[in-house]
Amino acid sequence: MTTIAEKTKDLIQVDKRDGKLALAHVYVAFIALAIGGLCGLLQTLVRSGTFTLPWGIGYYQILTIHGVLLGLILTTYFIFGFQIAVVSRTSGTLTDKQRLLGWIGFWTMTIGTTASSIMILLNEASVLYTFYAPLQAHWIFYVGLALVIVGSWIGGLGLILKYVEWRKANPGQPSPLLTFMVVVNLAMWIICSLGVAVEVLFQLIPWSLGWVDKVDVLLSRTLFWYFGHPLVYFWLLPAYMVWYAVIPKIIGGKIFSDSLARLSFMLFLLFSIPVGFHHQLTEPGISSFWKFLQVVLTLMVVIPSLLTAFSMFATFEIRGRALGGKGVLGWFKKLPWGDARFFAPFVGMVAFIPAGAGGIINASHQMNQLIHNTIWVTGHFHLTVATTVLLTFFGAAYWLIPHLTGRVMTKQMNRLAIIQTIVWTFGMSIMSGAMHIVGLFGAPRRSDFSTYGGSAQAAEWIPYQIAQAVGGTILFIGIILILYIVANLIWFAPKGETEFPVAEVSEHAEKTPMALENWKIWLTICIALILFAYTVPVIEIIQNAPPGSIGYKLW
Ligand code: HAS
Repeated sequence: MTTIAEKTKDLIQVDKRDGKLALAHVYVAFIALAIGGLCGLLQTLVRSGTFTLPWGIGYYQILTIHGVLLGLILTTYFIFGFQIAVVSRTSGTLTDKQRLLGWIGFWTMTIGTTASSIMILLNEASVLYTFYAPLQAHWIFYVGLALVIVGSWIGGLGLILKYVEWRKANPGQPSPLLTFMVVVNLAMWIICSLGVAVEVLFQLIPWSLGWVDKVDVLLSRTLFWYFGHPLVYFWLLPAYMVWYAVIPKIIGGKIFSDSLARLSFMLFLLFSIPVGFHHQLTEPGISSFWKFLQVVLTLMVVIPSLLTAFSMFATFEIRGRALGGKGVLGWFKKLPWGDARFFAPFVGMVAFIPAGAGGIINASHQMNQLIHNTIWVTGHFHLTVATTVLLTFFGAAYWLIPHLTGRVMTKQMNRLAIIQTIVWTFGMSIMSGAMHIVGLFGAPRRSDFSTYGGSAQAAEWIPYQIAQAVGGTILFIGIILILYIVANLIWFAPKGETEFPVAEVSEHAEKTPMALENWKIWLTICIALILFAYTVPVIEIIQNAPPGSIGYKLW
């Protein structure tokens, strides 16, 4: 019979077999970072007007590799690796069946990733990471992406089954916070990826195979953005898992409120999906009423981030004061600034203040007319996903990888990780700052270097494009540093035990109401909101559809 101590021990150390599955995902994520990051550097150099790609490589080819590998592959793989470890750590070792689902998911995703990547490398799919029709890629590219989605569903199912098992074994009790958060993120992911699956399976694959001549462009984009906006929260929520449930432990504090954390995640489930039109505000063919409605819902999805900001400030202040911090800001100095596991995610949080403000500007219908399709948007998502989310993932990697590989991070590596964070922040401030400013001057996004026939306006953009190349080069140094640290944590760091930090809830927090885990209520509201926001406009899009478009290969 297992003793309580043994059971507890089980819960603290991630089982080796689950760890192997999690690590496999993390490895692919960092390989994607290496290749995608190199392409990012090349892009900024090309756009500065001082560099030409060798061997006939196209700008849009590397832009597609960059977007797909960093936006879709690095994120999805790191998130799955992280979530597997989190569920195993907080709800117990996966069963053989659940782990098998994890491996089937992993290999399905990896076959898909390889297939799509080969088509991009062969210059058969330079359609960027949003793969907007009527640009038409080789059918294998779309099949590869479909496999990534299907693989993620299979892997996700394994984790959901673990959650169901936990709840059956512990009736009437709230599930472990981190597992609950993973399940919310997976529910959101599965519901939203149905949209892109429909687009790829019923529109893009038949069209790229020549079974149908034409595609309904507006419908395909609408299905894409039904997926595309919750996608960004699928990236953000694992970062929030770290902020809510891991960072308090690292700083020696407690979770401010379990209920607030769960409420904020449930609000993401409700409001992150019915908002895709805020990416299509300039698109003809969608009536203004529905755009307006989805803008209102977009502003609702800001609320859980504001709750998160409040909760994090409270966590930091309470801990800082407990350590003797006095006065209005004395607590701030008491935070563990020398610990990269805290420092990197903290910088991510700070970056999210301007990044989130930028998002609210984007979502405001009138201001969107100014920034849409300009490089301002690229600046926005480099602050959100490539700073807030990525620095948090790096911070998590500093304990997750050694925990899983049975090693410890040395003081030197910790120092290097602090330097990495500073280098990243410096490079990103220059690059993203320049993108934001020159976007306001009208510089377009998704475009190769051009003087636009010697136009005076385009000449004004060039100094900012050079600044982007400077920032991009510094960021690439940041990529080399993180890869060095990760390689050290995988293969060379001293053997030992590293804690998987999970914080306890503050004793002052209210008891968590079970209603927050009543899926019937939340999923019903979620589906009702989606139907409300999308049914009529989608019917209108289909009814008023133009003849459709043939495929174009403009690269
Ligand atoms: Fe966005 C475009 C609106 C958040 C990513 N977004 C994009 C694209 C990407 C992206 C990839 O409405 C480009 C897609 C493409 O290729 O076309 N975005 C928003 C809004 C938010 C938002 C309203 N975006 C994100 C996040 C992303 C992301 C998060 C990735 C992870 N976005 C838009 C819109 C567009 C768009 C339009 C389309 C533009 C167009 O026309 O094409 C909100 O969720 C933001 C809310 C956030 C906050 C900040 C809260 C702050 C916190 C930090 C607290 C700090 C602490 C530290 C505690 C309100 C939580 C303490 C600090 C001390 C100093 C002590």
